[in-house]
Amino acid sequence: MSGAAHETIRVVIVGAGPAGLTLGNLLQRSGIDCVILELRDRSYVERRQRAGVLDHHAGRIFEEYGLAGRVLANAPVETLLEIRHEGVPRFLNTPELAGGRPSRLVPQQLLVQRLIATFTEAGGDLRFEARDVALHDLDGARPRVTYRDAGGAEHEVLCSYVAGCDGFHGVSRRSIPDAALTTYSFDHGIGWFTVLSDAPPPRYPLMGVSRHGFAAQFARGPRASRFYLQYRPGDDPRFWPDELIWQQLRLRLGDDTLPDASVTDRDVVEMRSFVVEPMAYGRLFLVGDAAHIITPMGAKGMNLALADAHVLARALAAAEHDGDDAALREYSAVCLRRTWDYQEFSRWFTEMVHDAGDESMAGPFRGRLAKARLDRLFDSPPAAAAFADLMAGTLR
Ligand code: RFL
Repeated sequence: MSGAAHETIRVVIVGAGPAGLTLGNLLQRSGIDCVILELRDRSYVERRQRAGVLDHHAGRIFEEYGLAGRVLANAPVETLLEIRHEGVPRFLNTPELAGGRPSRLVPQQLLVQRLIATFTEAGGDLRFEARDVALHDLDGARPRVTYRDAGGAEHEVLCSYVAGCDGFHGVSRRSIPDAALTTYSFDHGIGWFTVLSDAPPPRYPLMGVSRHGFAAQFARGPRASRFYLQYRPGDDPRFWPDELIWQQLRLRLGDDTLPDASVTDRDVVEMRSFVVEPMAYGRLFLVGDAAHIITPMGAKGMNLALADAHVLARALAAAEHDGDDAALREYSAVCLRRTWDYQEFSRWFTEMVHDAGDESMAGPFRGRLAKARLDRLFDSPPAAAAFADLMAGTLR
């Protein structure tokens, strides 16, 4: 790259989503020099609405690094989870069942805004609109990362480690030779239609298991809700008129009083799982959605990204401060253990709330099994505690 600006920075983080921003903040607090390179501009990144639940384990990460006061400020704690079966409500006190470990309601865009603010106010180096990021010499001692800035100028950064935090569609995973990765993917065979609306949030996170199909309503801040509606593969619900959306939500949630509110965004969510093994190649470490995609059921996608970032931040600190790279060598195995645990949880949960409602997809036998699973959750304290433990986030 002749004419490029050259510099040397210990860790290059690709991507400023929850994974990259968390890692950047944790490294900054650990005194490790890093830069974050983000493809998009700041306002795009700060407005991207997705997840809404920060599990208890993720909250503990920010506490450990002295970031909780800022990152979790005024975040409501989770209290009950409501699951209605054909309109009949039942409640689980998941924080209590998990031994007093509440999750918090933090919309992803708010988390991202706060992490950007804490990182940059403390002097962190975050570069937006970094185009054509390319990773080189990952299997050597001195990787290089090249990119073009918004003005078109070329840059080259020499580093010791690269953290690939650039999501499912990013460049990091694609920089690893195919032969070095094993890919696992699974299509859950159902579709989810998601609608953002200025409908008032429900009192508690709400799921409706119904013969008309699954639906859910979650708070997205004090004045907005995200709804999910199961649809049949082959349908295209993006063109459903608003009246149909509200009619279906009332039926499935068993709530005649749900008002027609305005729909501010609509999208389909692929109910797909994906994992690559290993989550590292040479001096590149894949973090968050770059390495794994999980269905929104169980709310683990963002939390897995934060958990990976935590494992990597600790491992990099041990390598940089103590010259001990054992934890870096274990990074992939440690993260994959949690990833598969949560994939199993998400699949278990998905089957339960879909098959116990509309039996026409899974058949009556699996429908009865799913109903038994749902009943056990409310009738058996040990079963409820195991569920709550996963909702809070496991420490394994
Ligand atoms: P992200 O958030 O995708 O961030 C990746 C960042 O990398 C940038 N990037 C690049 N930068 C430089 N060069 C490149 N070549 C680049 N390519 C990409 C991108 O612009 C972006 O800024 O990945 P990260 O950080 O791993 O975080 C993962 C989470 O965002 C994701 O797991 C969750 O949003 C998933 N998810 C949910 N997770 C939950 O825990 N609970 C939920 O309720 C939940 N709901 C959802 C969701 C995801 C959704 N969508 C749209 C995928 C609901 C939806 C609708």
